[in-house]
Amino acid sequence: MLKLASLAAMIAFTGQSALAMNQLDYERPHVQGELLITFDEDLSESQKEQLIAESGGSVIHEYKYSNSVLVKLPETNGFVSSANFLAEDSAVENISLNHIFSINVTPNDPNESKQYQNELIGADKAWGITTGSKDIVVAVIDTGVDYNHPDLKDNYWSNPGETGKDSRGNDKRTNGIDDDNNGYIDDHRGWDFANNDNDPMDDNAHGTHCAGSIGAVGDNGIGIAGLNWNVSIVGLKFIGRGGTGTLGDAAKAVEYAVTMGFDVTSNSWGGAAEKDTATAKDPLFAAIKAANKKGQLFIAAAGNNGSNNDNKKLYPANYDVDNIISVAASDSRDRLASFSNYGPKTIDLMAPGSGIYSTSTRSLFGQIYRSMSGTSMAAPIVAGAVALVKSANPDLSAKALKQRIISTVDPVSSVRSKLKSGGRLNVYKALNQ
Ligand SMILES: [Ca+2]
Ligand SMILES: [Ca+2]
Ligand SMILES: [Ca+2]
Ligand SMILES: [Ca+2]
Repeated sequence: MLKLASLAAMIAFTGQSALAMNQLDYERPHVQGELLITFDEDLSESQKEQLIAESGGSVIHEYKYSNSVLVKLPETNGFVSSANFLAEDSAVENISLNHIFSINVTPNDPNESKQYQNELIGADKAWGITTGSKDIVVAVIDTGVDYNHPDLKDNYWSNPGETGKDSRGNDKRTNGIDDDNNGYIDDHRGWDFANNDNDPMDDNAHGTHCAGSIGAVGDNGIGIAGLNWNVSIVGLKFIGRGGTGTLGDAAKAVEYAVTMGFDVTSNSWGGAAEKDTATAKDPLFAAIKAANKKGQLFIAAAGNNGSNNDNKKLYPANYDVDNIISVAASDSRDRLASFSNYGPKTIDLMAPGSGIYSTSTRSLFGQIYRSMSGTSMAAPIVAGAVALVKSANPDLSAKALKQRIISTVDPVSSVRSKLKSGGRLNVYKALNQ
């Protein structure tokens, strides 16, 4: 590890600066000592290595869909000067702290009736047309998914490139080989980016709850019906047991979803990113742009501060990328939920998110179904609607799919000036447009 002794000299002869110094927002929650750096496209590998070495840092991850790296800087005291050193270099396009995102859940309301949303959003009528398809893959980017849950296991995805037998007759799920060459060994049921292992089991309950709204097995005589009775759900875990995860790990999860070509991702988490810009050029923004290019929709929770996202930015909901559908939460009386964020310029629509009854994990709450509230609960309902519409219209482009979801909302006068669409999801109308 190089020392920072020569730092002053480095700054002195660095050329034109791409970024002003001291722009990083240290007030916001972030991982101590970590920095996300995006380099100019034409910088060579050796130039990158040299620059990082000069900053005193070491690379802990290289991103696939942007020229970005996650770097660990050694000394707490030297961090700010190292970050400034990098920010000053003209070859650095963007630097960001590794911000911490958290899940958008609020305490549950036990007086809400169970699964009231199905009638409200027209799910019961939609099921007369389609109940979904196993061909549609929805990635739940969250705390993991309980793939053993009796109401989820039959709808859990399995990676075709990491199942079956390899040429030596060994089980690809456990052979220690990256059989599908996607950078992850034995990822037969997704990945855990929080703990860097191949087991995305939920150790919280949040991701399992989201998964149930999207696709708890319908018509199987137990529990609840997801919006899709049949679908393939994959858990991409980047949020830890405590309910927080990092921007850097979120970017890895989205990159994985892009590489695997999933249909849609459900993202019930958020936080502040760097500098309040909707085009942050951090690796998460780049990964969502790569998803957009591949025709993969990205459903994002608006957040639970009861505030206006047009003014108080929250990411990823506020990134300016075409494939994002940002979702506020409504309640059983079709009002904007009191905790829900909104934004006439930034939040697309609302969907039921208050008192949502769905699948849970026994290990944490002693019961396998549970009511929860949050924009976290609203986003997966929209992700489920996207999957359901796509099951009946597999050739619909992402752009057309998004347009359908947003243009067919039921108008709600109280949110006319609070949401872009001015209304609440209606999946039946989205199917029939
Ligand atoms: Ca693999
Ligand atoms: Ca394998
Ligand atoms: Ca794990
Ligand atoms: Ca069921």
